[in-house]
Amino acid sequence: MLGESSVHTDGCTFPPGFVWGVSTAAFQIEGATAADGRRPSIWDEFCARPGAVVGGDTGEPAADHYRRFAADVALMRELGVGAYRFSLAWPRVRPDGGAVNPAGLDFYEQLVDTLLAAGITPWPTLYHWDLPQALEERGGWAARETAYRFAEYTEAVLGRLGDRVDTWTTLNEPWCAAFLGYASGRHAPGRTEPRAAVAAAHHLLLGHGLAVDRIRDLAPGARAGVTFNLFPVTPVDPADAADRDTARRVDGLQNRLFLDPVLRGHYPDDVLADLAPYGLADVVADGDTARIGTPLDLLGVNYYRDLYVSAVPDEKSGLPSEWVGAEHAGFPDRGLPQTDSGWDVNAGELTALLRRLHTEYPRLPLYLTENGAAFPDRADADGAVHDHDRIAFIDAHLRAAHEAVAEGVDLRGYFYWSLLDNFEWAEGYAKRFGLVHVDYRTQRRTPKASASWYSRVMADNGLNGRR
Ligand code: IFM
Repeated sequence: MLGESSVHTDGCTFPPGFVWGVSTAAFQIEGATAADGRRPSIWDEFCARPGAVVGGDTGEPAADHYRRFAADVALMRELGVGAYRFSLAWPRVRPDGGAVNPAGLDFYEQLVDTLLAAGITPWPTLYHWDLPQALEERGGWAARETAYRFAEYTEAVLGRLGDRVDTWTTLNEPWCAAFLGYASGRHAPGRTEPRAAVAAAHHLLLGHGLAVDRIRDLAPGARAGVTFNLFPVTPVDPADAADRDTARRVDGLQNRLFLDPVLRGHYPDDVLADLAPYGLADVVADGDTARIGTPLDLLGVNYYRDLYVSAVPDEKSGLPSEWVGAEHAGFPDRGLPQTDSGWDVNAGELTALLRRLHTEYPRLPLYLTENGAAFPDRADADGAVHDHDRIAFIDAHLRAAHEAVAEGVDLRGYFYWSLLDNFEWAEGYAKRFGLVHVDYRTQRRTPKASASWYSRVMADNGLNGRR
C-alpha cells in the first residue's frame, strides 16, 4: 500500500467525486477550417502535402463539430458525461498569432455555456497541436518568440472564459508536438531538424509556464495543469547494457524531459547530457526552469501503451528510437494483442505508471485525460457498431487504474479518448477511436455499444462488480 485509502477493491468502484469524461481536440473534430476568421494552422498546411496524411485526408469536414456542437453536447448529456475535455484552436482565437478574432472566442464561449447549461464540466486545453501557420513561418516552436505568443493567446482566452472554467490545461502531449513535428517530421510542421525539436520541447514548456502565470492572474481560484503522454519503459533484455541504456534514454526523452522541469523545476542531468549535442542547454535562458516549474494543481496523464525497447535506431532517419515514436522504431514484437494503430495492449502497465507518478512526483492529483483505442469497427446496415474489443480495452484499463487508486494513488478522473470518431493526424480518418461512430458523408452520429456500456460505468461510478 502506498498510503491510507478508503477505496474498496471489490466491485471496482471509484472514490466519490471521481470525474468521468470524454476527450476530443479542435483540429480532429471541428472542421470549418475557414469559418469566421479562422486562418490556417500547421496541420492545414501539412495535410496539403502529398503523402503526408493517409488517404490525403484533411481537417475538412472532420466531424463538423463547429456547426454541430450543440447536438454533440446534447448527446454527451444523454450519455451522462460528467466532464468534456476539448481544445481551443489558436488559429480561431489569434488567427495569425497576433490580433484577436472575437468570432473565434464567441464559438468557445457558446460551447462552454452550452456545456454548463447541460451540467457538463468544461475541461479546456489551450494547445493541442494546431499552431497558427503564420507563427510557424516565423520559426514555429523552435523559436522562443512562440512561447510569448502562446502566453498572449492564453490571455485572450482567459479574458473571455476565465470566469466560468474551473480547470485549465496548457498543453497536450508536448513530446508529440516537438519530436514528431520537428524531428521525425511525421506530424506537422513536418520538419526533420533534431536541434529544432529540442528547442521546440523547451519553448513548449516555457510557453506552459508563462500560460500558468496568466491563468493565475486572470482566473484566481481556477486550477491549472498540463497533459503529458507517458510511457512505462521496459528493456527487451534487462541483462543487456545497451537495451538498458536505451530504456533509460527513452524514459528520459519521452517522460522525464517533461515531468522533471514541470514538477521538479529542472531538467534531469542524464537528459541534459543526452541532448547536449542537440543544444538543449543553449536554449535555456536564466529563469526559464523556475518559470516552467511554477506549481501546478494537477497532472493530466494520457496512457495508450507501454514501450518494450531495445537498442535499434530508426532506419529512416537514423535518429534514436525515442525521437520517432515506438511504432516506427522497429522494437521486437511481444505477441501481445494490438489495437488498430498497431499498439500493444498492456493495461497492467498503467497501474505501474500511476504508482510511479504518485511516488516520484508526489502530492499532485492525477487525471487520466486520455485512454482509448482504435479498432476496425464495422457498422451494421442500421449503423450499429458492436465494438466489444473497445469495451474490453476500457474495462481492463479501468481495472488497472482502480488498482492504483486502491493502493492510495491520488487519481481523480478518467476521460475516454474519444467521444467521436475523428481525424487521427497522419493516419487520417481510417482509425476510429470514438464511442460514437461518425459517418463522414452524412455526419450521422451513432453511439457504439461502448457508448452505452461507458454510460453505465459513469452512472455507477465504476464497474459495479461487472466481470
Ligand atoms: O488522437 C490522439 C490525440 O490527439 C492525442 N493523444 C493520442 C490520440 C490517439 O492517437
